[in-house]
Amino acid sequence: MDDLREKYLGLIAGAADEAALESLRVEAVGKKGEISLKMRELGKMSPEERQVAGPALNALKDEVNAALSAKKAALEDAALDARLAEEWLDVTLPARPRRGGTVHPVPQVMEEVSAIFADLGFSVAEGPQIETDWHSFDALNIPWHHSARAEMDTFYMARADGDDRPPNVLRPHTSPVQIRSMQEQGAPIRIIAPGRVFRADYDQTHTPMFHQIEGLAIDRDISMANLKWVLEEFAAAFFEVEKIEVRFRASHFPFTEPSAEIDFRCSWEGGKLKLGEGDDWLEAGGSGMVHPNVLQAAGVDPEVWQGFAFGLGIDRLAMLKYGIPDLRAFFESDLRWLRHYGFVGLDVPTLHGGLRG
Ligand code: 2NM
Repeated sequence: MDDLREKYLGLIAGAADEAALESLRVEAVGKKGEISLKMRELGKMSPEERQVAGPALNALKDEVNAALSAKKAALEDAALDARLAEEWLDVTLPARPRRGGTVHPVPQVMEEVSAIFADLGFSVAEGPQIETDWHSFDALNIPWHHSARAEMDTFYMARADGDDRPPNVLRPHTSPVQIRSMQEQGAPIRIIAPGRVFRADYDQTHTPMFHQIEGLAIDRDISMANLKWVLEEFAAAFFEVEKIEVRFRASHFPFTEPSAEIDFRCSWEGGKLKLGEGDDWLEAGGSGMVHPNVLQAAGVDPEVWQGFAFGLGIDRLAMLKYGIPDLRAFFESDLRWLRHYGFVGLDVPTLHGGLRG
């Protein structure tokens, strides 16, 4: 019996895995196992022999079973440890930017611009890219016969046969967002509407889809002076310079009166753009005091409320700030271009808290 004990306890201690341990169990204490067979032989023994051998065999069986359980638990622990060592994942590791994607300059600049205007008290508004004719034109004081409708090279959606309503359009500007926001919130209101716009135009400086940011501030006593200050604050923060002079040039838009083109003072020294100094002017967008007809159409009483609106091109702002020469490359999805001009995703823009504190 001592030989059996030594044999099985030794084999159990050396078992390499749970399968080996299971065959040992069968071999020792299974139905036809060595220890079980010995127990069957008890019947052939004399009562005296049985009195000694019986309890001893039972004790041996218990001891082997206990050793089997202990070894099984140890093997399971070891297997779990091995899995944990193999399958770890360190969720605190930093991202590996070169393996991942990059943020395109357009959303990057949208974020920067939104952050600056958020600092100035504007909230971000959004609206549908497929718009009604009314929100895109009529509400903006652009009647059906107006040349601006033709000049905008608008994309029209198809209508079902027999549907006489004016077709919906791919919005040619984000102004419909301002109309919807005024209808929903009324006045006073201070919003910016960044987003995609569409015009049937394609050459060196035009793509049929591009990005705009429009701003709107309506209150009881808002003037062009407030507009000028907001644009100066924005331009200085965006281009990260101390001060940028803004120049208004008289213009005409159906939705504003008076209307003004927005220029930023700049210089082009050796082909390199510098903002805020020099004798040149950079055309940045359009602006003006919102036309009373527009306020009326959006449900805001023009006898009580007035305010400014402006529009800037996001793609152009991105080109100017980050020295990107060709607009069309923005939307070609060339991986080399995207890696070169892209931004690291976790590099959250903090321009609004940057140079200007
Ligand atoms: C521009 C230029 C001037 C403009 C006007 C409006 C609205 F909806 F309030 F009437 N939104 N945006 C506006 C005014 C846009 O972009 C060149």
